[in-house]
Amino acid sequence: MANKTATESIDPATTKMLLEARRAGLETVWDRFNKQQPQCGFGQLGICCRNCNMGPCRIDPFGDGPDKGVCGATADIIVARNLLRMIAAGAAAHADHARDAVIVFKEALEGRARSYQIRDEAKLRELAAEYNISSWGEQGGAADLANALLSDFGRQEGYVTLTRRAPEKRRKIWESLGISPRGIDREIVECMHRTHMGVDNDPLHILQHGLRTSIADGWGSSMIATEVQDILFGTPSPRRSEANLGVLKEDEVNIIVHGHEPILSEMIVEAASDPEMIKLAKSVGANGINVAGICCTGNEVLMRHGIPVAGNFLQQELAVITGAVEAMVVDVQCIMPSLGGLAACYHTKFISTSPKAEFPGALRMEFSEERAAEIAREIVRTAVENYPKRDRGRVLIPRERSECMVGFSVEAILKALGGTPQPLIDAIVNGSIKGIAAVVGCNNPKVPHDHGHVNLVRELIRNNVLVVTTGCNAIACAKAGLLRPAAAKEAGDGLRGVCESLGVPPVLHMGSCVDISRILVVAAAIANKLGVDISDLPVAGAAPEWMSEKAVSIGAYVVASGVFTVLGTVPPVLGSPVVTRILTKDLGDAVGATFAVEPDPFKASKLIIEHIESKRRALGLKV
Ligand code: XCC
Ligand code: SF4
Repeated sequence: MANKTATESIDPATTKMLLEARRAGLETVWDRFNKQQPQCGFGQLGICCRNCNMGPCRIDPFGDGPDKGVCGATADIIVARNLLRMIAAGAAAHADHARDAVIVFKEALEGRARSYQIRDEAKLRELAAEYNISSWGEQGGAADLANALLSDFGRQEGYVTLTRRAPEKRRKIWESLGISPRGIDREIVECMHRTHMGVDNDPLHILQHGLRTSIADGWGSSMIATEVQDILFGTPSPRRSEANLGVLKEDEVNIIVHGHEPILSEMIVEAASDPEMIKLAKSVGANGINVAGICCTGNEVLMRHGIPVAGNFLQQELAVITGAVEAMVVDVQCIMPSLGGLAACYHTKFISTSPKAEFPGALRMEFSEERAAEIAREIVRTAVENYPKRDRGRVLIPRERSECMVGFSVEAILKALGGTPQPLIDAIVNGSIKGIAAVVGCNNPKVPHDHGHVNLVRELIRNNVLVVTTGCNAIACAKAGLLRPAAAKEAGDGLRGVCESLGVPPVLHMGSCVDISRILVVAAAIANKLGVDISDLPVAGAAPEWMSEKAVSIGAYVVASGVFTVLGTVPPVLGSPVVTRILTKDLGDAVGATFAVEPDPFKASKLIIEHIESKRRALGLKV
């Protein structure tokens, strides 16, 4: 088995822990992935349908068996419908996340969620202006803003408000295609309606609605989540921290926050630094309380507080296997249901907190806005009291941890540039920066862990492409040392010079997955400055190891915003030549951008660089 781990991860901390898991006879995501082989070919091609009870139906990809479902749906229809449902689920995850953030915001303004404050008043004011809230500053005026944000979800007239942030040329394209999003929830509901048996049966027509739904995610839900979280918890600014399982401490109470929402984890960070809690920790023999993150909850507290990050998606089980985690506290999304069983093999308390997400084997400590600080303290106390139960003989914390510089919100980037995007634009125009690539997304055991992320990013910066990152890619980059200003040495001369003069890394961590909205804002700002559309810019997107339905919605809105996007794992669409052609070709004529699939990160970097160079040529810039 030992030689196997090399094909499973390029991260030494991960391979070490994986060996430990196997030595201890503990099952991980990689073992379950292997047991699933060979995975269902119909599913991989996207040609099975269970949308009604005349089915399940499947299309024979070789053309000898059935070419239609019982209702007459072809492979093209089935693949398109399945993809639309993936977009709906992903967009729903972000919508629900954003809505909850707005509700906390509203309750904070009304004085019902007393643990929360307004941390970025300027941002609040700007947002109120964008929503035309003239009552701002008057009695009840703040609640008007919260209500206006909420009304974007159930909007019945007009379009999702923040789509106005897109360049005018882009909005015109959306309007002419009929894909400007109306209410956020409405588009998601319409996905479910259209994919019900016997409703929308034209692949192009189905996919157009997918774009509309995804735009409501990127320029709606995700953007609202980012804005409101910044207002409540502060807009991130550059700070230093560390990444990888080595951030766990041998002599402290380790609490992991995992999932996606900063609402509770912010409170846990606060509670863990409470002198009374630290005293309690000392009384049970620990030297302190160490909070570390996993996945995007981790990114949220990393960006705002420099809380170290223990790992990305595929490392969640391995964190427990260190034997040094007193509590794994989870909220929503990307949390493996295997964690409960695994935690039971150790002293680790696996604590579920979201009213929406229950797990087998979890200790339930349900979150409520009104009692947020109190619940956070109870959770921290539970972790501290669990410390004496740690079995020291079973503790194995890998040494690996890398320094990183994080916190690059749009505001922070502008500040680093001296208040305007102009220096960045100048660097792009004069060619020291060839272009910008947003490299984002998950891990997936279908490809070696972090291999796609790290190699793609390395190739890009070597070729003077500035990388902006979020999500699990950002964590992979942090672990590989690419988020250190010193990583500029790995960049091409032009990019290196720019980074060294600004003192920033060549890979900028912009936050969690909902913070891809920050990347949209940057793209719009550059396009507006140049008086062009986003699709004219020398920019590209990539998700080298994506797995989640959220990533499908993200990919769709990035392409719908005019950005060419390379996927590193194959989406379940190849069973339909029509859908494949639409995604990889026809979309180019409609929205000025397409998808490409390229599992090899070195080849993917070539695709991106060629794309960026073609956009430079079209703008009359030297390549
Ligand atoms: Fe989840 Fe956001 Fe994917 Fe990582 S990158 S596996 S979605 S944590 Ni969003
Ligand atoms: Fe089969 Fe059509 Fe029903 Fe899908 S909707 S399960 S293809 S009959």
